[in-house]
Amino acid sequence: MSANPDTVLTTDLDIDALRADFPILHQEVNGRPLAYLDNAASAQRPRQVIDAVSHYYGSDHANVHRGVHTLSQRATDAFEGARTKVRRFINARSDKEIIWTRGTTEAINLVAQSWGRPRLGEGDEILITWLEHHANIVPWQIVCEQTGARLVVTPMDDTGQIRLDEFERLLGPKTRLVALGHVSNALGTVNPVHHVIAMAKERGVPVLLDGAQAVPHMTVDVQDLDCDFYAFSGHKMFGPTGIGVLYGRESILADMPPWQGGGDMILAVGFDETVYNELPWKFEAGTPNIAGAVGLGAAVDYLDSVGMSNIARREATLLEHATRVLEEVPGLRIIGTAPGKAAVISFILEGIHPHDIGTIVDHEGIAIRTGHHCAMPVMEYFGVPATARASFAFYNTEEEADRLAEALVKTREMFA
Ligand code: 7TS
Repeated sequence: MSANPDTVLTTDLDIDALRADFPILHQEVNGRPLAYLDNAASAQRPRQVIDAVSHYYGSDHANVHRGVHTLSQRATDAFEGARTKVRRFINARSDKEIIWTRGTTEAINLVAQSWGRPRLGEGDEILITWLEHHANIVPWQIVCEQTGARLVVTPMDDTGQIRLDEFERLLGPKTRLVALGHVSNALGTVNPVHHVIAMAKERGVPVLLDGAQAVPHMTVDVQDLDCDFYAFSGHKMFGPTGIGVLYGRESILADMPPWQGGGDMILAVGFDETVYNELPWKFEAGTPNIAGAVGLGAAVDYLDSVGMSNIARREATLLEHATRVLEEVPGLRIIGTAPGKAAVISFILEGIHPHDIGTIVDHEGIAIRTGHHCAMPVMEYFGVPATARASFAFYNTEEEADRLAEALVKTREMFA
């Protein structure tokens, strides 16, 4: 069953009309029209999301879950309504499985501390991959330090794909959890998560997917994936910053202790005994990011109206075009060439530091990211300190990719 009954199934997207929804895209930067190609770091928001947040603050704001007064009820309805939208969007079974967090990073830390810390001990292993964002490395290193468990890393090949033979070999009797990215932020590789999950399930090992780079670009169905945890961020899927989601299988979440204590996560507090709240609120201590959740609900509505399969198709076309024009730039080498990858192009230009590339193309109004992309092991593997990275969203155009290619040719000429 699909999580996203796409409303637009067949026609090509009207990119001009969609771009009109994003006010920030219509400006000049350094005297040139902005070409925003840094969507993997953070995407932009459509007016529908901005308006939902603004409406919430302008009309409905109060604290949630605690007032009988009208505004508190409205705020609670909006907050919990957004949870239901997200639940439907990723096809989770129950709202109890949707935990609001600050983002992917906090979601993974929650699992490391609440699921991992009480369970892990000397000699246990957490199996990750070489392709992970630091958010899916460091929380595990911390819990390993706390418990004596060990981090085991699946290697990758020169195209940026994980070595499945090695994964199978490393998935051993000591593996307690597999944690891997659905889509790599540094290279765009779409990992064979169905295959990986099937192998882990065969051995009874739970799986966490870091979906930060997948949810904005493809249909994600957690029941179809059959993963145990799925983490993602609002700001990469056209929603607000400071809000994200941890999906967890209800039976597993029910067995986990809270990781932060405070208001809202309790039913009753006494000095001798405290009774924790039910799911999902057990994991949501303190006043949450209510406006963020409301905005994320609006982002989900927006994505549904565009259609995730339309978005995936559009981005594949853009990637093909952008790859072709960038490959024509003399001295350019693309890092990460896995077949079927997402619309992320990491590259280096012979003899030019990526930071210089980023600065020069910014003069042309083009926003790309340069650096290690919070994936230093990936950089180390390819023997580069950093790359330049263009990452696309459905609202980007072929013309923007052409402008990037032209700016890179100019950059080369400046350094010749
Ligand atoms: N996991 C992946 C795969 C990511 O790409 C990112 C952010 C995170 C986790 C962390 O997400 P956060 O919202 O909690 O910060 N990636 C990037 C990036 O590629 N450039 O800047 C942030």
